[in-house]
Amino acid sequence: METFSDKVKRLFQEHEELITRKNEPVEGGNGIFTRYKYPVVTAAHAPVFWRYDLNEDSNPYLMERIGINATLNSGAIKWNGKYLMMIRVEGADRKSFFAVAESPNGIDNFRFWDYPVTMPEDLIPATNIYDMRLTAHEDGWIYGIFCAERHDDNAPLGDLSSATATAGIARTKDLKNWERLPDLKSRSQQRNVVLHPEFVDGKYALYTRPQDGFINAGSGGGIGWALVDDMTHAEVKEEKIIDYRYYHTIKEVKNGEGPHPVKTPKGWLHLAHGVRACAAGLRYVLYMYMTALDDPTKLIAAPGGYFMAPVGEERIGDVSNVLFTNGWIVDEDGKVFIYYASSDTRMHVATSTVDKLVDYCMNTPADGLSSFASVETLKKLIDKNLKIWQH
Ligand code: M1P
Repeated sequence: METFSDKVKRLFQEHEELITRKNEPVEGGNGIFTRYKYPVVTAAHAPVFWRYDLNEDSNPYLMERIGINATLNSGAIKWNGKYLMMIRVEGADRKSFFAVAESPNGIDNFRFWDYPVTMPEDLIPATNIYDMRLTAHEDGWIYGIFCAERHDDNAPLGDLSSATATAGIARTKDLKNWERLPDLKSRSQQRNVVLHPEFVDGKYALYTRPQDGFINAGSGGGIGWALVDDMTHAEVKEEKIIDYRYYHTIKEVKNGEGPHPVKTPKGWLHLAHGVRACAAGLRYVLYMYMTALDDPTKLIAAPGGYFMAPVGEERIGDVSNVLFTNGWIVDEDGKVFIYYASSDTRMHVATSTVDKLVDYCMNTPADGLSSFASVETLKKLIDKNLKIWQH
């Protein structure tokens, strides 16, 4: 008969087999990026000693005591030669928290650090924190900006769903000890706030996402930009939209900056998410754009349509039909690791290169905003191809 100790050993062994499973690139694809066969971090990657009480006296049936529901929307950073994700871990109790998972190669073998992040509270404690963007800023700090969600106390009595979204800000030098700074002051609610890695005109620069309510962007016209004097008292005084939303596009309902943009010789390379509505609900896809090096607010490339949309099992999960990204890592050789979550449930990786992504941005036709324009764009490519490839 299997003893308690045998059962514990089996749990550890099965967990080890899962997290050390080799990942494999999926052949084929569109030439722009490569997907991988397995998700890189799932709820089952959470350490056994987070989920089980491993003491036979207090847990004789060896039952799970703390359920982990999902691992999603994760920031990313290369740190001491390792690929780190700041995972949004969501417990069975619906509360999210941050925890670092580390891999030697960026595509598999992600292992959680023993303890989750202890994020100090702001003056007004938040109920839920999630979706951290990491920025190693040129001021020497690593900043984490995330959504801090609280119940909206102005909601009518009994309305327990209305909430407010604010950008929480913290900084660290070692990804273990965090100094919480005051939440971002802004006239509107804010989610998807991201710190640009360099000073601009001597100021900190934030990508913002002004929104009228907790869910609806409403009159918030797209991805915004704001300069801030001091991150220890960050306030959005003026905000301008740098990437607009348009009718009948993949970002018609709302959009949001992903991780901070990557500096390339041809401009700042951006990854973002766009949201449209349909009968099945909201559909979240990833898209890219570029801005000028000498003016990061100036759009210089806007490839039409989505860069990545959910496929296969990515389409199903807690919030189906969603891809979301807030982390990527660029190696010295130009290889790019894009970390994205599917359906608010699990984390994946896709790889590409800076050169390919810049080429994608510069040479993918822009959205002409009508069926007529799409056909004209398509005809140009057909003409060009048939001149050289007769069939
Ligand atoms: O459920 C999809 C996403 O919805 C929100 O994103 P946005 O603010 O753009 O609507 C966030 O709650 C995000 O965490 C979630 O993945």
